[in-house]
Amino acid sequence: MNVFVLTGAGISAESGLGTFRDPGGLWRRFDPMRLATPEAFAREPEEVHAFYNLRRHGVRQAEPNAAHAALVRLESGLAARGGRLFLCTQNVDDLHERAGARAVTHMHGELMRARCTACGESRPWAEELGLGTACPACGRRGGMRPDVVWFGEMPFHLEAIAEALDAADLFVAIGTSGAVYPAAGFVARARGAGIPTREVNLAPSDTAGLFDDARYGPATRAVPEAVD
Ligand code: BV8
Repeated sequence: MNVFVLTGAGISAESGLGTFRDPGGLWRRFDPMRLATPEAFAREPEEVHAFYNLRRHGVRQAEPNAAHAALVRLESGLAARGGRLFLCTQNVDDLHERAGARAVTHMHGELMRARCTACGESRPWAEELGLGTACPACGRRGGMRPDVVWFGEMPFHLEAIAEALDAADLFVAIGTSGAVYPAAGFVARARGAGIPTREVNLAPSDTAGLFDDARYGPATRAVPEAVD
């Protein structure tokens, strides 16, 4: 059985990482158009670096939770039966990996990696990222950016994602508001291909009406219940 799981910020909420659109969420406190676009980085690189360094600090303090762990069990359980879990996350944190997930597709990039705007090299980033940071590959200073996908930028791995989605026997969305495209359009693509769809979320998302069934509740309870 091939299962396609799309996760969003809600799966990391109980690890203490804020979501984006809930009360108190990141985009409620910060304007994404001023911090999560290429134009913002060109205009105020220091402010953008400070915003992402603050979020890196938060991720380092956070621990994976029971929902991340349940997906690791699902991944190994499916593999043991000759199936496959395609775990596609909109999240830029590394909690799926730290929970033990072996294959994670980060369609919006990774907060704990940096990319050089001059040579395109992407590297894990240890210390705080700043304008003076030199690219470890080409040595250029001033060109390092967070290796994430900003609004208006092309998400990563779209071809592999489409292939896995079309080959899935079940599509499950976990902890996402269904507000950001193209991720929010995956459920419609699954339905169009006759693939059963399930939503697991704290509350009905913007695309709740497109799911065949749903389980609502905090991810640390709803995901293990759905998986085990
Ligand atoms: C693209 C990475 C073209 C960086 C993010 C005008 C100009 C330019 C583009 C557009 C435009 N108008 C529309 C667009 C498209 C745009 C878009 O969709 N905008 C929206 C706002 C209308 N999309 C883009 O720009 C994308 N690129 O379109 O390029 C293209 C398109 C197709 C094919 C080729 C090219 C790029 C989008 C990526 C932007 N990057 N983040 C960073 O993190 O700083 S967006 C950000 O939103 C995160 O990635 C986040 O993951 C994502 C989605 O949010 P969610 O994860 O769903 O989080 P949210 O807070 O919204 O919801 C949380 C959910 O969890 C809630 O439902 C809540 O109920 C639930 N929850 C809370 N607690 C719990 C819980 N569930 C369970 N348990 C709990 N405890």
